[in-house]
Amino acid sequence: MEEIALRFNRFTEDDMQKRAKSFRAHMVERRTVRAFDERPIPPSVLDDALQVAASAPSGANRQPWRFVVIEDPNLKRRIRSAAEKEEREFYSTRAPDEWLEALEPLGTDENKPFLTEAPALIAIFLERFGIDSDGNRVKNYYMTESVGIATGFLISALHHAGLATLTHTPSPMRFLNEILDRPTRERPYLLLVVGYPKNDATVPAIERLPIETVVTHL
Ligand code: IYR
Repeated sequence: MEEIALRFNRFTEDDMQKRAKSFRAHMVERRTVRAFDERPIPPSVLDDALQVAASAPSGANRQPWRFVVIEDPNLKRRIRSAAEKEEREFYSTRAPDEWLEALEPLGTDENKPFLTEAPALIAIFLERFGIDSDGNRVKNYYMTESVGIATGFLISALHHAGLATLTHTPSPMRFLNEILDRPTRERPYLLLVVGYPKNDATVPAIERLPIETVVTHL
């Protein structure tokens, strides 16, 4: 193993407290948005956010994430139409009543106008295994955890830059492999919708659990 010196920013405790408070104040304001404006995104903002996502930690540093940025209106239309087809099935027959009841407070349905209205979609794929230079399979590790962490980085970076996101998971979403021409060893993980909220956008009146419920100190 070859090693290099660690670069690590150290802050005073006072600065740490300020930074933590200001990051908290900004992050807890993030809400999932379902009504997007067509206004385009400055391209460098997407690039920077993707660089943040691609810097995430991963099992054995395999980096089993692949991001496909879709801004082409034609591709967006095809994705919307394939997603709505699956969603119609989901809402009318596939989803058990219990699931539909759980979604009730979110007000979601089979219509996904945001897939064509938002300026960018980022299809996130999970690479199930790699291929080395001899064409042999290379095992990846902790893929779901790794891609989940990278996705969290991406959502945070986009929010930090002033963009809204929607974590959309049409199910099943294999159609993304076909439309985006990705190999079968890449499994669609999430479709992240990115843009500005519509001016009159509203969000469901739902709340996060009390912090005491989700955090235990021992
Ligand atoms: N994929 C469907 C249903 C859906 C499922 C969950 I879990 C959500 O948190 C939201 C929606 C849809 O996108 O409508």
